[in-house]
Amino acid sequence: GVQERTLVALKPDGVQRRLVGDVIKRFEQRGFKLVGMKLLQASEVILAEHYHDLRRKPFYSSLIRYMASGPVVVMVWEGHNVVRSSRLMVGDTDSAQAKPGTVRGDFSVHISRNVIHASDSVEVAEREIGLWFHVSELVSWDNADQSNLYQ
Ligand code: YYY
Ligand code: MG
Repeated sequence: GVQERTLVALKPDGVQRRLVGDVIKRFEQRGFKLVGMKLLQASEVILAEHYHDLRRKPFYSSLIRYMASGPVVVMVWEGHNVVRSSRLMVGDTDSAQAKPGTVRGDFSVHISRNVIHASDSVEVAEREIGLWFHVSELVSWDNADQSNLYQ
C-alpha cells in the first residue's frame, strides 16, 4: 500500500525495560510519521478485543495477564508500506527466531515476553487503531522533509 497507518505497541516488558525511546527512534529514523501516541494501563476488556482471534489458544490467559501487568505505550505510525515494514522491523513472533537488527531480535529471548506489538495486515491495523484510539487522538500533519522521503 501507499500511505498506510499501523498500530505499534510497547508491551509492559518493553516499558519496564526503558525501550520506548529506542523503538520510537527506529520508526522515526526509518522515515515513518508518528500520528498518535499514549501510555496507558490496558483493561482486560480492550485486551480481550485486541487478542480476540487468539482466545482459544493455550497461551491466551497468560498473554492477557502479561499485557495487563503494567502500562503499555500505543502508537500509530504512518507511511509507505508501514504495515509490512513495521512487521519486518519488529521481527519474528518467537524471539528465539527473530533476526538481530529487529526489535525482538535485539531485545528479547522468549516468545512470552517479546516486547512489542505491530498490526499484521492493513485490515487488522484499521481495526486495532479504532480499538485503541479515538479519531480525535490522531493528528494529521505534513512532513517538512516529504520530498527527501518520497518521490
Ligand atoms: O503478531 P505477533 O505478536 O507476532 O504474534 P501473534 O501470533 O499475533 O500472537 C500474539 C502474541 O501472543 C505474541 O506476540 C506473543 C504471544 N504468543 C505466545 O505467548 N505464545 C505463542 N505460542 C504465540 C504467541
Ligand atoms: Mg498478531
